[in-house]
Amino acid sequence: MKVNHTKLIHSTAITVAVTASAGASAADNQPEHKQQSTRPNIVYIMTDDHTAQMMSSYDRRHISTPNLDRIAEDGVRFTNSFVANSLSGPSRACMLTGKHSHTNGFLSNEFSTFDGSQPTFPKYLQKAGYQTALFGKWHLHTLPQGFDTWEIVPGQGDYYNPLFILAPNDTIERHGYLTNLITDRSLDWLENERDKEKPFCLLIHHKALHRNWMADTCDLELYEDKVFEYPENFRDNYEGRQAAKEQEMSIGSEHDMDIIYDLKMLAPGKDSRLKNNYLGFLSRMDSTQRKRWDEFYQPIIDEYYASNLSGDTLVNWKYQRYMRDYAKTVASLDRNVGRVLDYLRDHDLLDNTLVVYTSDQGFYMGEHGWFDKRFMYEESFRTPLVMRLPKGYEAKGDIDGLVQNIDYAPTFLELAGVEIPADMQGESIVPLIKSNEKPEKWRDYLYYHFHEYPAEHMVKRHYGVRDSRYKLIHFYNDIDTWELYDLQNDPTEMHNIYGQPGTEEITRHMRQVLREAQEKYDDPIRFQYPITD
Ligand code: SGN
Ligand code: CA
Repeated sequence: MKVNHTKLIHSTAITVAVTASAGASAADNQPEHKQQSTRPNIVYIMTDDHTAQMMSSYDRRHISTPNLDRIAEDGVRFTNSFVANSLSGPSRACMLTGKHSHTNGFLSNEFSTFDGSQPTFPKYLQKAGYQTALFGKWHLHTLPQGFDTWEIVPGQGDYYNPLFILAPNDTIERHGYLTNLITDRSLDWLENERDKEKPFCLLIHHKALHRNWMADTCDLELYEDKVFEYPENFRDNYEGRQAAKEQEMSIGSEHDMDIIYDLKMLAPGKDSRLKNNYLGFLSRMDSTQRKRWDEFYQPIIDEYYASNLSGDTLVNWKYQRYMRDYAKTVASLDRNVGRVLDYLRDHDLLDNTLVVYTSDQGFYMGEHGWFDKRFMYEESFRTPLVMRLPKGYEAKGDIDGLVQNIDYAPTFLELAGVEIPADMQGESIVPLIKSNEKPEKWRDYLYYHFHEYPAEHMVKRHYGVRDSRYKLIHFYNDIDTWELYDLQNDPTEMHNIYGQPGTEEITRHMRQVLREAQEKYDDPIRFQYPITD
């Protein structure tokens, strides 16, 4: 949808003037006190690999996340929120630039480097007089630009006693558990470092819940008595879905889910593919942390090796341990998000702050037998998205419009009264949050493109489109397969109906939508695999 930005901006509670050139700021023309009183702050909290199945605003089967749920209870929950490329670095680049991966140039964690000189929403906000700060995981291989203050963890970061890179380029080690430390640093900036007269945009980027799901020692005992429900397609045979068959992210596979690294079953004389990674993480702990860790895991390790599990019993056991470790790691995250919400409430900041909670993508919690992400299938294509809205934005409850992480940048700019640059590919979702009235026109499909192959987990390159009912995917490169799903009749995507009799019309339509999407977003892949009727 193409929007008339001037009109939209004037129709919201934001009334600051908009200048014509991209990135130029209303701030240049506004007295300081006016900016403060009219422009909302933005607190953007993003976790890593947090999937909707493990957030009780979305799914009550597994765990409860009372603090995260506060955001949606007081605001809005997006029930159709997706990413453009289900992988950390690429997803972050999409979010910062408002552009798909092929446009922002960051296609893959493994073979891309983010060109930090390109425009991003923090840069536009900074120019417009916002204070900008970033704490936590960055994962773009080049140093952040567009922030007044930043502290990032190198690469994926460490859960315990992590290193932080500080501007301009120093490294320090902080003592403690990373989710707490990122929150401490963010609150410290809010309380002691920012200029309280200016609007701010604070990005809190957690490493949690990334593999290998190492909980805070105070949460280790949680969920030990719980038996997690199995997804109905836990034992998928991937019939009719070749790319799904050939991945390497299976909980059951000894190669993919590592008994020592992922599930912490470290014992003398036992070896595994990723054991050294785990030893590296453990070596960061101090003696108190390590003692508590070992006291907790040792009885489980003893029992595991004594029971000689195999076959389905072993796979089930792995699933339960995986779910427990992940859930324990969520507990710390939920508590720390609660600390941020409490701070904002106690300092009268809630009324004028947009609080966003999301993840860099979803994750598999045993669906199709998997962990990890990457595929355009629902669990990893989706990402949680809840918001607490500043005054003047009146929507409440569920919003079902199709939204994607390339939409965040234009949304934040519109909220701040900054003109949305014409080359941003996302759409501002302000029309969806202004009120509960549905906008006359909203987009009716989303485009997705995953590039990282061959690489870890071996998910083939693919692109596709999804509308409110159907999804079409093309896996390419060293494979050439098409998949089509009717999400209404097959929400768990077990039946690829591409090529089935009776699907000719919908196939033609979805191929047409895909062609249109690739033209609209100017994805050069369309020249390599032209879509003919
Ligand atoms: C690491 C993990 C993978 C994960 C990628 C990408 N392996 O490489 O399991 O898919 O990160 O994750 S590990 O052995 O290092 O844990 S992402 O969220 O950062 O994209
Ligand atoms: Ca991630």
